[in-house]
Amino acid sequence: MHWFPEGVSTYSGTVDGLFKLILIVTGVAFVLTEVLLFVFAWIYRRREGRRATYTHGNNTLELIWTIVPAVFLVFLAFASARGWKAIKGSVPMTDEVVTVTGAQFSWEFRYRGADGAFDTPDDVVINDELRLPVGKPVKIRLRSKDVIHSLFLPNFRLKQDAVPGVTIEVWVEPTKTGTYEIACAELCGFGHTTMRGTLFVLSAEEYGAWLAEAQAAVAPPAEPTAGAPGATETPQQAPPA
Ligand SMILES: [Cu+2]
Repeated sequence: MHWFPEGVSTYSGTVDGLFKLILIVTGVAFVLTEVLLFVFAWIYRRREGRRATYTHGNNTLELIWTIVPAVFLVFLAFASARGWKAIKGSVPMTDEVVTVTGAQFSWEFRYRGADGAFDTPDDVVINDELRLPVGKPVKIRLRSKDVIHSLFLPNFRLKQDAVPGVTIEVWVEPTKTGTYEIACAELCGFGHTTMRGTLFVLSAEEYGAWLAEAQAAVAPPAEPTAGAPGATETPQQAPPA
């Protein structure tokens, strides 16, 4: 599929294979039916001295064009089950996690800070630029601030709706470093077309260095009397007088 964006995830080949299969079968069916449509329209056009005949159709033909697509659809369901299970069935164990939040009209990418927890003041938060390491599964926690968006990473063959009120988990393992496009694939308002971003797939070293630097930039000054590792974010209570 040379006219596709380059596939750079572990499952892009699986998705492309299914796409190709469906395109070929539906393409052949489309051409065949359109050709027949015009052929029959020509053969049975109005001509002098020829009367129209009434027909109730042909049961054998109708059975054939019902059963053949039905068999193909069942075959397709089985053929795609493995890919679906691998891509959507479960998220691989990984410590590489990004929270992605869609908002009118930008993408927010959130990495954990030094405390190893999300939604804390030391999170690394970047708009419209996603950096991921190559060769490692990444878990994406997808959210939305306002309306339904759809995170579309064409080169990964990854597209998932972001729905307000739920966190949807998807995953990807990039296979090639480079710069790719991020789009919103859900018509989400007047600024929908501006909801673009850039995906950078970096080498493990580059990614590690970038994340460490970004974390250092937002990390609060180290406190000599650091709290317990399990310290929570609840507001401090005033000590009893
Ligand atoms: Cu959107």
